[in-house]
Order: sequence, then structure tokens, then C-alpha cells
Amino acid sequence: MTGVIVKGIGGFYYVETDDGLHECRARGIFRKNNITPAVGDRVRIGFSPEGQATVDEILPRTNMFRRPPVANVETMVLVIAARDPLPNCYLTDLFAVTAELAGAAVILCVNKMDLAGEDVRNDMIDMYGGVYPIHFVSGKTGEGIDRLEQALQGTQAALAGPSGVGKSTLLNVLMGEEKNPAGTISEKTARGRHTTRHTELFTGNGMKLFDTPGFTSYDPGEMEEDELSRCFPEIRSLEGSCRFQDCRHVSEPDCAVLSAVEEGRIAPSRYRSYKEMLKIIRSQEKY
Ligand SMILES: Nc1nc2c(ncn2[C@@H]2O[C@H](COP(=O)(O)OP(=O)(O)OP(=O)(O)O)[C@@H](O)[C@H]2O)c(=O)[nH]1
Ligand SMILES: [Mg+2]
Ligand SMILES: [Zn+2]
Repeated sequence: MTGVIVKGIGGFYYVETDDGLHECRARGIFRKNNITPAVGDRVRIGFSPEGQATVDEILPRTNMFRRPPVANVETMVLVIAARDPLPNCYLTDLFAVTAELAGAAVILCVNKMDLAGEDVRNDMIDMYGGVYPIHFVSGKTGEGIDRLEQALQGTQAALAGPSGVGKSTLLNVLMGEEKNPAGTISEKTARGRHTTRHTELFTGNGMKLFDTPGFTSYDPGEMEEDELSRCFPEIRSLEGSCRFQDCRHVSEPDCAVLSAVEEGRIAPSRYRSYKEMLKIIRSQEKY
């Protein structure tokens, strides 16, 4: 029997199959081979003589993210908040790069628009307009939700982003019902409650959505310098336009990317993120 892992907690994997949800153990073989089943994995399950369900085989993945650990993500919805917390562009760009590297489509979703003015909208469009589809939404007022729902129809999409930006809130609004508890800020301690601790795959309203725990940092992992250029759509589109084929777009003569930055066709913050990541990749290569 095959199914999809919708949740993994305390060594158990919850596998949705045609005949319902099964609580499964992973076979020892995975641990031995250093393979960890992930939420989103399509798997083959079996049953021991005692009736314990086990994950026997992980079917081929289209992609795999380590943080958050999810597999088979068609669309990565990068959720940021207009404020509370303020957007962190470098972190957003870093995560967009990992999504690009995994071959997932990227959608930018700016939540909590009820708390912000037009300046946030304009800043975001300056940085990401023409690079990624941007949705300006509010989980509180419902602004922009219909359009986001349309964009996510029929795809398996992950809601990812820093803690407190409203991923679980958006999941519930999109699904039209309370699927996963969202945070509430305790007035007494000013600390958040109901922060999401586990990745889970939810189905409803024509969508399959992963809700994931918030991330605070991200390690791009191993990557080659030329791969990085390809993970910035606005740099990728200039591929072949620089004088040198192996141009890294830092200080080379006749660099099409540097010209585009100068002429304002590439946002300065995006280019800064590119240079910062390039620096990290180069420092890793020394070892
Ligand atoms: N004003 C406003 N508040 C919102 C909106 N969306 C969510 N919130 C609030 O933001 C806080 C965090 O929301 P969550 O949905 O739990 O955020 P999360 O991204 O799931 O957080 P983690 O699970 O910790 O990663 C809660 O207090 C929500 O009520 C919004 O559109 N506007
Ligand atoms: Mg959450
Ligand atoms: Zn160049």
C-alpha cells in the first residue's frame, strides 16, 4: 500500500492512504543508510505480524528540503510579515535560493498588510517585482486571500518563513477551517504561544499545504559559485551576457549584472544578498 507522510512525531510517521491514516514506524534500514523519511514523502507501507505498520520504502522524491524537512514541494510560499516581525530580506533571499536550488516554484507572500502602509508594498515591489509573484495579504482582514488561494490550487505548496509571520494563520484562513493552532500573544508575558513545532501536510479547499515551524537562520549548504547565479532569476536571465563566461559579477569588466545593478534593473538589496552568499560559498571552499 502506498501513501503520503503527513506528519512525523517522536519516531512515528503518519501516512495518509486510500484507506485512512496509519501510524507507522520507520524500518531500521533507513537509519542504517542515513535516510530520514520526511513529511511529503510518498512511501510504501507494510504491516508486521503484530499489526504494526511500517514505512518500507520511500518512493522517488522530486525534491527535499532539510530545514524545514519537507519533500516533494512544488511551490515554496515564502511568508514574511509587513511588520511584527519586520522583513529580513537577506533571510528571504537565502531561502529563495534554496527553493530555486531544489527546483521549487517560489511565491512571495507578505502578510499582516493590515499593520503596514503603502511604503512596505512599494519596497517589496522594488525588490521582488518581476522576480517572483508577490501576494500582499492579511490573515486578519482576509485581504488578498482569494488571489493566493487561486495561485495555490492543485499544487503541493509549503508555507515557510520566520516564526510569527502568520503561516499557521494563513493555513487556517486558506483552508477555511482551523486546521492547525496559530499563535496568540500572551498579554502578560508578551511571548507567543502555539508556535508550530512540527511540519504537517494539510489537504482541503483544493490545496495541499505544508505548515512548517518558523526558521531563524538558514545554511545554504554545499553549492557551487555558478549555481548561485542561477538561483537568482534576475541574474540567471542575464546568463551569457557578460564578457567572461565564468563571470561572478563582482568587479569584472563588461559585466551585464553590474550594469543592471547600476541601471536599477536589479535591486541593490538582492545584489547585496548575492554577494554575501558568494562570500560564504568562497569561504567554505577553502576547507
Ligand atoms: N495583525 C495581524 N496579525 C496577524 C496576521 N496573521 C497572523 N497574525 C498574528 O501573528 C501571530 C503569529 O501568527 P502564527 O500564524 O502563529 O505565525 P506562524 O508563522 O505560524 O509562527 P510559527 O508557528 O512560530 O512559525 C499571531 O498572534 C497571529 O494572530 C495578520 O494578517 N495581521
Ligand atoms: Mg505556525
Ligand atoms: Zn557578470
